[in-house]
Amino acid sequence: MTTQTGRTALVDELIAIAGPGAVLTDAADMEPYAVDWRRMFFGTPLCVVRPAATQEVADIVRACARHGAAVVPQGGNTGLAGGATPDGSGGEVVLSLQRMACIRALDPVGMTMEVEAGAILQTVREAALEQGRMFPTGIGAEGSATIGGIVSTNAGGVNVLRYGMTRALVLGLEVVLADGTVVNGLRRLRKDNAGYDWKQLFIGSEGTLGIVTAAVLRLVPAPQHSVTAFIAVPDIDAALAFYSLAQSRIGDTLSAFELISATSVGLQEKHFGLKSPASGGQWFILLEGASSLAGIGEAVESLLAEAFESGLAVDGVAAASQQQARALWEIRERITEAEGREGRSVKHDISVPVTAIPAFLTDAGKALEELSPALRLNVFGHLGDGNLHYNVIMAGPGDDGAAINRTVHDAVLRHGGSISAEHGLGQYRVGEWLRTKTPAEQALSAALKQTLDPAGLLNPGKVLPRRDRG
Ligand code: 2HG
Ligand code: ZN
Repeated sequence: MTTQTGRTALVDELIAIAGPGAVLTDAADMEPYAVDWRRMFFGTPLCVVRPAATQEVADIVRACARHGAAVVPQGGNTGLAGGATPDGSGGEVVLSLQRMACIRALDPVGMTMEVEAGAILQTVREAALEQGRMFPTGIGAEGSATIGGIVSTNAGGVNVLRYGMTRALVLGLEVVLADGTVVNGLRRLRKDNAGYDWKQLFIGSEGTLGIVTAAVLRLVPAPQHSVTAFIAVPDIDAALAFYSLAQSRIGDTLSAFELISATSVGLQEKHFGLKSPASGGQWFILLEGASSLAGIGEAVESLLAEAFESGLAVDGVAAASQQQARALWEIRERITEAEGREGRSVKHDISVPVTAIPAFLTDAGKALEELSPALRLNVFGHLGDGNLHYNVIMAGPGDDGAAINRTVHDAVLRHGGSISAEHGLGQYRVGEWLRTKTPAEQALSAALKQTLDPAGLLNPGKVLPRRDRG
């Protein structure tokens, strides 16, 4: 679709489908949809269309296909890899699912919930809690992130350790395919082996194979009792030994085991005046135990006593109230914001086998030091998942972000890891994916894309390289 007439005709068709109020063409109106949250990627869409129903999504996709226009699905636009940002061609259509925000059904006995793609994660979690149930995906951006977005990116977060990634929490899915077909798989079954589990293809593929319009989510009982503790540990080996001890003592109830570096804590103090509740270690652990049964408080207390006695922990507090627990969590949740205030950083969302974390940290640290001694690290993440946000704060404009990426990712690969644990590839990591994946895995991915989106119109340039459409 290159001609101006073609573009105007498509916009007219989209208005006919979704209504005039649902199609934005003014640059100022489109700006929030054209830039990613970190303001790293800037696009210029043809228009933004905001449908209100699955059938409208299907009609929009069909109209775009007829005109050869690419569709970029978007939820809350909180992603960290540019996966929902259009390119600069002026020809891509952003399809925002925000208006499809209905909670269709909540079954507290079967522990399922059917929601539309645009429902806000926090709203969904609150609705479940009202019924004594919990939807476990917990991420810092939950106030804006949508269900469609977290499904499409297979979001992780702080409770993966216990409940798994979003992939493990989706029972059914409704998707619109590249040719406009609506596939309704909104079954609320816990067991369903009738054929391929095709929904898994659409979870985590960032809108490149189809557009998620609704999902049936798996809920869990909302824990009635929880304890949060913030603990200083002497070094990274102690952090791992403490993790292993926590698994042995309170494993069934361990719902978070977050790793925070002294630098991350220092940034909080510098930018928000937040005082660390523990001191004396190189690393900190934010631990949460949660259960339906009483007694978790005592269990965590005795775990901490054992850790202090054996020297695995050097200082720390356990929250005595919900309010104190929130304050501890705030230290963890505001790291991203504090890092942003510190300056430009090169983010890495890596994973390695949990036990490889100490060796990876030594290896990557040495390699970066050789690359440029002035770089600073802000490392934190989900220790129990082997997932570190190994973020490098740039010393100046001369720093080469791509070289930093390669250095860190090479260390990740030396330790059997992945260059994206939970944020996805988006457009930010496509080059590194190409550089690091085997030809066989790349060919398999390309074959899936070819089968489901032969014209290459669904979110081009994300996950896989943009291909020449000839
Ligand atoms: C987190 O764990 C998020 O807080 C954001 O995944 C990570 O800012 C980041 O690099
Ligand atoms: Zn994270």
